[in-house]
Amino acid sequence: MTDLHIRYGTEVTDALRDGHPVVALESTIVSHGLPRPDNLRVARQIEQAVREAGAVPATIGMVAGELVVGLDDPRLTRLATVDGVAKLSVRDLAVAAATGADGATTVAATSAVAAAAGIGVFATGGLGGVHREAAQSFDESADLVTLARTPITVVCAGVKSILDVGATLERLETLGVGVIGYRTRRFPGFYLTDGGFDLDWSVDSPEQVADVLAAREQHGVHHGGLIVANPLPADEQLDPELHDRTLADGLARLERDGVTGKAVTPYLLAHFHSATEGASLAVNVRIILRNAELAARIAVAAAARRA
Ligand code: PSU
Ligand code: MN
Repeated sequence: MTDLHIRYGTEVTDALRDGHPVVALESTIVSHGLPRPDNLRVARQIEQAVREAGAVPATIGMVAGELVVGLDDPRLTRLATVDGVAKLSVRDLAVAAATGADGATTVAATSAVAAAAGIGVFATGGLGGVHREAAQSFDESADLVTLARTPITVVCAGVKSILDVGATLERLETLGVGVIGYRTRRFPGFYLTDGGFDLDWSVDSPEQVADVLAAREQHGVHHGGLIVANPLPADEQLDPELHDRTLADGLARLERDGVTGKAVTPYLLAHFHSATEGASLAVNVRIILRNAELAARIAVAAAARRA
């Protein structure tokens, strides 16, 4: 892990050296996914949720061209509050480093850096995926193809309903990315408990995920990603009727405003947060905190097996 040009937080260095559980966290949800000023508070809460479940949080991002695994509070604050933080996918990392940029890492970039750093578990809100109209626009998140080649377990609440959920699941199958439901056989739709599609596999405990990870090693089938899909309980989801209305309106505005490319996801998330008057924000925060806790429990179970 040390030959990469990465700054590690001290706690992260110690935990990796000692084989203690570590959970990677992304910074794009902080800088681009959640509105200010809540984003910084939530970023700290996510780290706290990981700690309370017994693991060390490693929030990943880039500050002044330096790639950091385990952002300290001043750096986390900077990414959450300054203007002009770039959204960094894998392909952007080197350019951002060479030009001294501030940047937040997406699921794709966070996965790649975490795996290179020797971190096996990562918590986020929702994965990027295939956008609606992708047949014309070719807009498919680099999260998918990156997970095809990156050995990391990603705990998420499925993909946002703003995407083409069915097409995303098909692409994950083609790319060889494992998908397991956590106590469910339905793929979650982020704000919604049920994204409308069945899953082949489900597990009931963090220990069972650790069993899967151990079997991947034993069988030599550990080169790609594994998604643990953790749905919100039905009574905590966004009201489906409010959701459908907000989504239809958001998609219409997207077209009206001509928003494309990497701006699409932040635009739609911001629309949800304002149009639902904070209801989607509360749901979003719940999702991330639940995923952080589950990821930490998985990291703890996996570390116990290795010990
Ligand atoms: N899901 C969320 N909030 C987010 C994102 C996903 O609930 O902010 C971010 C993640 O960082 C993800 C990225 O990797 O959006 C996907 O962007 P794109 O569709 O441009 O690949
Ligand atoms: Mn895209």
